[in-house]
Amino acid sequence: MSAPEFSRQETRQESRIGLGLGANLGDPEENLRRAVAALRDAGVAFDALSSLYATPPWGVTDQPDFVNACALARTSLAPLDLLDLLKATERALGREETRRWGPRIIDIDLLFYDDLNWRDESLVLPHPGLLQRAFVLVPLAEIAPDLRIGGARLAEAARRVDAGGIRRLTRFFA
Ligand code: PH2
Ligand code: MG
Ligand code: MG
Repeated sequence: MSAPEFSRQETRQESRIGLGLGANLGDPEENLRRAVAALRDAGVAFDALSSLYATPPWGVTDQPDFVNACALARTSLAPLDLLDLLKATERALGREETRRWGPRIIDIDLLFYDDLNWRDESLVLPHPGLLQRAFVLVPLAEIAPDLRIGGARLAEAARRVDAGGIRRLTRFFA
């Protein structure tokens, strides 16, 4: 006898993830929308999208402002398989290898994966810049104020970070 369909649904393992999206080449807002649409087509279930924010470039400052947003989603992919999907999606949208922190058509970063602590040469979780970089923390705290990363409640961490120059643009529909 085969198990009913619903039990397979209920027992499927899904992980909760946070994504950071950014772009400062081409049409950044459109690139972020296309990234979310492509990931959705690939089976990532989106639960929340932050607003879109215009943010001053961090790290390498002689480049255009970025548009940044964050998303909460669910996936049944294992962390490194998810990372492969994110990289493949970046390439599908036209991302080329550029210098570290340089301008890009799209950047899709995995910020956290459940409460997993992970460290290898391809991936560090939670994302080490998450609590320091306002362009990630401000949008993430908008959609997950009560989430704790490394002991810090995101709403409090966002209040402490220097968010100078960050402007909320508009709601993000994708
Ligand atoms: N991404 C970088 C480097 N600098 N600055 C802003 N404002 N937003 C980004 O997404 C960003 C950045 C490398 O991924
Ligand atoms: Mg990045
Ligand atoms: Mg990246």
